[in-house]
Amino acid sequence: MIITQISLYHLRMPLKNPFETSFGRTIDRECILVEAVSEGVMGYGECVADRDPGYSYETSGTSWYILLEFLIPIILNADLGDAADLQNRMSHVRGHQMAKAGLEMAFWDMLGKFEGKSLRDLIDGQKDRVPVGVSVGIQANPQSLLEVVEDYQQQGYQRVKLKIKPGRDIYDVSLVRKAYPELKLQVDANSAYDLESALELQPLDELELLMIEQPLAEDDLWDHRQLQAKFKTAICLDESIVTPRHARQALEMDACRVINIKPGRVGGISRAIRIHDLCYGQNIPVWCGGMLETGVGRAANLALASLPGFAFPGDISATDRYYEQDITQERFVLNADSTISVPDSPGIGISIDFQALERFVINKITLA
Ligand code: OSB
Ligand code: MG
Repeated sequence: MIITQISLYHLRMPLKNPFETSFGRTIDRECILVEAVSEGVMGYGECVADRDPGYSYETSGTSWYILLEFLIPIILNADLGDAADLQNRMSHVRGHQMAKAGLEMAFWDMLGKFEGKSLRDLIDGQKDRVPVGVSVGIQANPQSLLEVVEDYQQQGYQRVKLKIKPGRDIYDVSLVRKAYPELKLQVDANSAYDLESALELQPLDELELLMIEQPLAEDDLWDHRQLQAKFKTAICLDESIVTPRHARQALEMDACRVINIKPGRVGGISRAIRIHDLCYGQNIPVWCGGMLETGVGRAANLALASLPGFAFPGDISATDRYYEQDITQERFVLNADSTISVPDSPGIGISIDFQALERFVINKITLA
């Protein structure tokens, strides 16, 4: 495949409700839409880096720069084989996984369109609907947290993830657990603790949580190991796992018992599959995380989550949990069994709503 033109759209999209985590508050979510053209066929990918370097050092600004100055020049007009070939060509650019992943997703979309196959079929996904949950941000107070959880319950979400931070952890989570004794419940700290303060989370260990996600720093596999040894509840790593090598080492040292896989964080769908395969081979459950994606990234996440090792519900909620208006014609809805159906048309299975796109673009550039 020879890609002869690539356009980047820097988007800023208002969220229906602000999303607050231990690292900050998102009101308008940014991302970069990658549009690649080959023989008149368009492929789309989403680079999930947000405006601020809170979750990751990557931002929409750094991704824009890295794509423009380094990645696109490598890819444009090259004779590309498969995703592994694409990754090899990009391997001299250190890090910048989200930038690479956006480009790789557009490549997969195009590959599927050329072969007349959905992404799910290209990667041997096995389900046509995948279990999903909802990630609930830190609320103004515990009472409003209860109301928000109740609302999502009413909508049919059978698994809830609560964002926590010091001072908004044990009390909030216990309250939700008391109100919903049977709910599939888990928490995500986004690195807000250190080993000492995380040990104060021990009461969470009695709340039958599915997992505790990323309590400690991104670059701190070792202390996660110390923490996991003191908790019955599974520690899940998100930010810490940026390559398949990290995943292998984290498992070798028992730093976690579950891994959250996000294609953006690990450099693309092909890398996400490698981490899935590694974990599946060792009976380590994985699940698909989310980055408040538009319909583009959401569609790709659904395909990924159809692989057999995705054993917990994903952070892949319905479109209306995030956006009044999305940039895809397709809107994803929650099925009655707390699943979302996996797209089955060629490529990642979406078509762009160009009118909506126009509304949200703050910068655009085309390279040919
Ligand atoms: O840590 O999983 C996270 C959103 C943005 C950045 C990091 C995270 C999240 C979420 C939301 O938890 C998941 C989603 O619904 O897309
Ligand atoms: Mg997380």
